[in-house]
Amino acid sequence: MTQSTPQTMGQQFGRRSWAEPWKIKMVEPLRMVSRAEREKALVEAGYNTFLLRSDDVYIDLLTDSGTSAMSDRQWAGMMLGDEAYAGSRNFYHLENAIQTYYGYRYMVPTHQGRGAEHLLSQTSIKPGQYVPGNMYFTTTRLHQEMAGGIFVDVIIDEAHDPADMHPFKGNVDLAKVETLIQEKGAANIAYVSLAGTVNMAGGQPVSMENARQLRALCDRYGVKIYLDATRMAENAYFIQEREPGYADKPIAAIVLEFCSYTDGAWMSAKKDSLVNIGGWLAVNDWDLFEELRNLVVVFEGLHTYGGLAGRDMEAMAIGTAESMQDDHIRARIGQVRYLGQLLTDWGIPIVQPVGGHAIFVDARRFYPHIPQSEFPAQTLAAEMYLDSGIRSMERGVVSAGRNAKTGDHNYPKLELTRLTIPRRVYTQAHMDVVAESLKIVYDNRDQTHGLRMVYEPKYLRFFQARFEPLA
Ligand code: P61
Repeated sequence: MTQSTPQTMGQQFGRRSWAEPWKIKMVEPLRMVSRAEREKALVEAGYNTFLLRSDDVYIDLLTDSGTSAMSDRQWAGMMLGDEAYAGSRNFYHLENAIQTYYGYRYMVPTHQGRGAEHLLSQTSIKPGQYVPGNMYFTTTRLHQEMAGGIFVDVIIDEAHDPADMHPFKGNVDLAKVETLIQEKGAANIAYVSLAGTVNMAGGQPVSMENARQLRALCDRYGVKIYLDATRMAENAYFIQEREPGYADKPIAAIVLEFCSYTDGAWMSAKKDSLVNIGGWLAVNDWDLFEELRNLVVVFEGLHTYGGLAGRDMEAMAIGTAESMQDDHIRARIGQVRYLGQLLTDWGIPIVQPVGGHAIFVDARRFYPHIPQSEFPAQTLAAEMYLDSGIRSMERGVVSAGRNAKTGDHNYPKLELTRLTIPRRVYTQAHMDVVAESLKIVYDNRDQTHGLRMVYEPKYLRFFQARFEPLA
């Protein structure tokens, strides 16, 4: 056997290596869990990775939500919390950060993203109105439906094909929006629900051109656009990389321009903004803001804290600025791509092109012998945990829930298992371990059987549903 000289990743790709723009100051030990422990834990969790105890997990890729490592500056900011009930100094810092980086005039803080979704849906949707959106997100659609809205998917068709290489698979299909407006009448459209880097499509971006054209279209009919800005900084990276005219523009400038085409935004700051908890809702319209400022006191807390401690708002203000730094975003998305590249080279089917926050494994092609009714993506998440203690998340038929009218499962075209990368938390070696585990699960795919659902809660069933193996 000939032994080749080991090569760094940079050498393998004929370039100089890059590294994360930070160093590690504090560590949190990880625990390896034995196979016997994992088998027991998985049965106790009903084969649902959401129901595992985190102590039983080795590398946690369930989500990038609230799992980021905060910087030394953010932790220092936590010590500067002004815990006044009203008018906390940290609220003003946060307000200033949102105005500076997203450009909206008025902001209410919320405890997390869905708190903001609730307020926006309750104030801006009348029962029976349609809410077109570039693919559904679980909590977003539920809040829209609970307010009496009817969600309509208006993402481009390419988004539903995991192998399509369209550079902006998150784009809105403008013809679908226009047809809907013409069929239902502009007064029956609550607003367009636009998301940056579309989560359920695989973290796929929206182009600036698409946002600009959507604005022009909505202006013609007097329809508002609200943005899910949760991963908008990551979306900006793809614009900088792929869209003509943006290569020399900083991430912060791209985010600001994109937001200028919208009437307001909601945010789960647990993602881009590098905090463990927090969110906000920001708009340009004073009358809507007055309504929101009033409603927030019913559900979240006074309008200058929205369910958060002063220290949380300070960490969020600092994290907002850090999230817009070009070298941070480049390293963050670069790490996701590193994992994606390994899997692609090994022939493991994943959503292409690789998106911003996660690798989405195409469970349909991974387990072609398991029908969607036997939950292939849920099965894959369970199998990966069994193999190595790595936790991932189902994003397929379980997540899609049931049709509100017929009661049948919604069978989405995308049946995916998400390996979500927390920001600034894991190293390249962790990514290697993850890739090797997925390879072993892939090599054993023929012996794998599906699952059946034995318990199903009413709302957002994927969080708490329980399963049993079929063989
Ligand atoms: C996630 F399995 N995302 O991706 P909140 N908009 C968008 C999100 O990604 C998002 C929220 C709004 C999570 C957490 C989560 O089905 C699930 O701060 C684009 O979580 O309330 C959250 O923000 C809501 C996981 C949410 C799920 C819902 O992991």
